[in-house]
Amino acid sequence: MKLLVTGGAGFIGSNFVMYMLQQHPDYQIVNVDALTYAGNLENLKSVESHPNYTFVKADITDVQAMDALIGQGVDVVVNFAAESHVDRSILEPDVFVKTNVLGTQVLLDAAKKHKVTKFVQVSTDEVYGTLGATGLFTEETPLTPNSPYSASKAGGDLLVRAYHETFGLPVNITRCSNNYGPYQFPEKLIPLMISRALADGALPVYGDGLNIRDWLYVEDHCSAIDLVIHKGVLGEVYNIGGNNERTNVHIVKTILQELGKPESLITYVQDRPGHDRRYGIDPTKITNELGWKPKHTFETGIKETIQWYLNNKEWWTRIQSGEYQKYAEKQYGSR
Ligand code: NAD
Ligand code: TDX
Repeated sequence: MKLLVTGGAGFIGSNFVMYMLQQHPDYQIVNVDALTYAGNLENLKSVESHPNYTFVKADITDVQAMDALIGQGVDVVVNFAAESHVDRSILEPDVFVKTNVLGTQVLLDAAKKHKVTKFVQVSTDEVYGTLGATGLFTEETPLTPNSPYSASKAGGDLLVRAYHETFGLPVNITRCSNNYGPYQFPEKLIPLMISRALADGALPVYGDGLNIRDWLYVEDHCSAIDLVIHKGVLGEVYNIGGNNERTNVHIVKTILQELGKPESLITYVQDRPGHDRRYGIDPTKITNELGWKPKHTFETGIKETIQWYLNNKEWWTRIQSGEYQKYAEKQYGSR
């Protein structure tokens, strides 16, 4: 099997490339990534000389490049490539529409032309909008995205659906909850708080800190996508979540406790505009129909993640320079 993984130099994509080479060492994996600020080939050092792994630097909005790549005998496309950070989408929505909507359509066209056997769109629970105090997102929940990021992901998802309905393209869409684990870019809540706490910096918690996210260890997300590639029923959507709803302030306090740092570092700051209050995934469909089960509880996953950031300080301190520094100054005043 020849897999084209887009966005494979990012957080989840790089974990997925490594996971797939371990699970299926005979598969050919081509990783295409534009290497934006979020793309980092350092993540893939352990597999760079694997005989079945290739990297191609290209943008998913580049029609000729995607046509040429997918035309080289690709069986399955897994589309991770995206602009992924909600706060950035509030500052600069245009690039989100370009990559997440137009880029998806360019990939779909090439996948249709070259008759791939499956196109997997990696999406997010954020397309469902926000929950109140009760209930969970199912695959039937209407799409009501609230941020430019989630609206652009919903746009991509709807194109995937349309290519299935109109052209019979064999597709699956996966929608998962918040991922955490090794190689997550330190702009996202968990690595941001770990890195700032280690520097004894202020930890900026938005609003009252009581917004809820449903956390999923990245390796469990990878195993779910592996199952969807092999067993997912064409045209179906699969929600992926680990039943780990936690408030943001609980996460931050857990990190402080693990690192032996004081809660006085917590600083409540102005809320994110359009901040979704609660996400919670109902994973019944993927559990019952495909037999997926997460291996990690939040309690073990967060400990492993904190340890990884402690062991890999050089990885994230290198990132906290250059382009990221400019963004951090805009967002937080300083790093
Ligand atoms: P990330 O920001 O860490 O990585 C994105 C990768 O895509 C980077 O390597 C970047 O260089 C690449 N990329 C961006 N624009 C590109 C373009 N135009 N052409 C080619 N490559 C491009 O993101 P992530 O957290 O790993 O998320 C991966 C996917 O999973 C995204 O589609 C995201 O919407 C989805 N998702 C993420 C989470 C999460 O918690 N991180 C949760 C649900 C869904
Ligand atoms: O400094 C912060 N302070 C804070 O309180 C940051 C960066 C975040 N937060 C809050 C906002 C959210 O309620 O923490 C929560 C998590 O924030 P992010 O890490 O930015 O993630 P989120 O907005 O929930 O989106 C993530 O999960 C779904 C990914 O970035 C998306 O790509 C994915 O689709």
